Amino acid sequence: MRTFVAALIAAMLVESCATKPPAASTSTATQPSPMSPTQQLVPVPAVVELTANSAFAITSDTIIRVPAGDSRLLAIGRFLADLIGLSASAEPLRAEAETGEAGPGAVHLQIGEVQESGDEAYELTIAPERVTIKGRTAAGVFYGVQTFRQLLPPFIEHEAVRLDKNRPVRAPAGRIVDSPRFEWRGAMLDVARHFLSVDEVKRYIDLMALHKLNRLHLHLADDQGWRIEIKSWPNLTAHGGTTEVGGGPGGFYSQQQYSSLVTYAQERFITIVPEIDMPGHTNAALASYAELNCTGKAPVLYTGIDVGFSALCVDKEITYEFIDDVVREIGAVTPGRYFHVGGDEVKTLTPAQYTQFIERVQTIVQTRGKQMIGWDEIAPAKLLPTSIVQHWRPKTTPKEAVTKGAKVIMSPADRAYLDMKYDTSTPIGLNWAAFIDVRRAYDWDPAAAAEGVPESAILGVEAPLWTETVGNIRDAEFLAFPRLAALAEVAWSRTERRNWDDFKGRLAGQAPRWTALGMNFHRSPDIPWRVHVD
Ligand code: TNX
Repeated sequence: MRTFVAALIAAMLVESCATKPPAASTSTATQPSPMSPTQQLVPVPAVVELTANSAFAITSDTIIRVPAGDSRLLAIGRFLADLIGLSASAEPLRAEAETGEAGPGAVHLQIGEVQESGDEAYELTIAPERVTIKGRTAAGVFYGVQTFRQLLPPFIEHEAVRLDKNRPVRAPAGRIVDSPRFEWRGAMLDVARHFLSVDEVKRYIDLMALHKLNRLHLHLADDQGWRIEIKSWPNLTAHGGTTEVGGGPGGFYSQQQYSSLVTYAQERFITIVPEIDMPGHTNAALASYAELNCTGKAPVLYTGIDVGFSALCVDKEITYEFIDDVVREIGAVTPGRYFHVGGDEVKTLTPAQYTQFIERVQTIVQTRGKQMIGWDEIAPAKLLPTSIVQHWRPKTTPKEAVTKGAKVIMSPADRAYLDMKYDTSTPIGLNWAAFIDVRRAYDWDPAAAAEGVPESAILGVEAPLWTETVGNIRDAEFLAFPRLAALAEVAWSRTERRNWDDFKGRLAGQAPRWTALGMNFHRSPDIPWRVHVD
């Protein structure tokens, strides 16, 4: 009876909300009709059956139930409790041996069979009396929680939210079944050109998690700075970490701080992929250790934005001892399988010198138990079938690498580079590859963009953010959003579910949540942004 009455009230509330006049808009476009629940979802799930006619209401009595003894689901339960403001109540989380039967008002997190394939698939069922979020693995449950989150009112994103009995938080009833198209859904942060603090990187990780991204590639060294402690080569950070583009103070992560990023990311099902760019883009290392230079003389630190002028001395043995130490130390604090060696834009070596270098480094990485990733210039080298090529040069194809058995990450600069300006009026960013408006970031197919390459060779998509013009996380957010959300959908959602006009409407629906999160997103004039949802 209680359930029935609650359901009835919830239904009436949803109904009454839906009949409210649409909110005023900041955009010049006319405000579209009241938002359907599906319009709150980015990336779009595979199967969505939702109704605005009934809802699950979260109150301070709601309980999150997780199977006893499953620490990963318990952690996800805590994440959800924090998010919806349940942490303040006495006992929001209950572990239980049997997840089947429970009273009303519970959100169940479960491991079990779902109708979509793959380890990251999930099923979200919302009924007036209960919510079930089921995944084949914990990752799936986490993604189900993110979808559930997007169906809740945006005000829950405010840090100080407290559940109020008179103001239930409602999720529309229905069912979502979902799984990602690609296993690699990445973002890259260049913390070398401008250093970003641990907290700034955590913020980026949070925003990635909301969009079901699962790889954070950190570009940890370049001409302008070395950003991670290497205990056996301390001058890399003591000297090489002390500046950045424009001459600012730079900075670096101790291995302990880096580990805290790894853990923070892991809790959000994101794998950190460390990159030490070599043999080029190495002025910070060369400035820190004279013996890494062929001349035996250390150059001065560099704070400009030119590329291609530096290279490790590939003919000296100490160079490989250095690389082995770096791969060993970073590898030891990186649980993920990958080590990115850069390999881009080397203008001072012969092709033979370059390929020999990459092949030797590949052996080092393999010996240290990691899989090598490199920018697409590494393709002419003899590659192991486990090596991965990151395609970035728009006018080239990753075919050569694929014929050698390598897999490809798609980051074509004219679609996926978040450091490109949106248009001529964008105050920061570059434009050497293209101006990339939201549609350009969204409206492409990674499989079709890789000429002559079968889809099975494509691991996924990654959106790099180079930081020559990015001074802090506010700038990063401005260039990343909304385009990173567009690229997350390119990576997650299958082609037949993707459509620009539909995406525009769903992207518009993110504005209230992003505003509640305090995000500095670009209010692109192409999107009819919503002001609020209720
Ligand atoms: C090219 S993409 C680079 C970076 C620059 C970027 C600027 C790549 C592998 N190399 O060194 O930061 O362009 O857009």
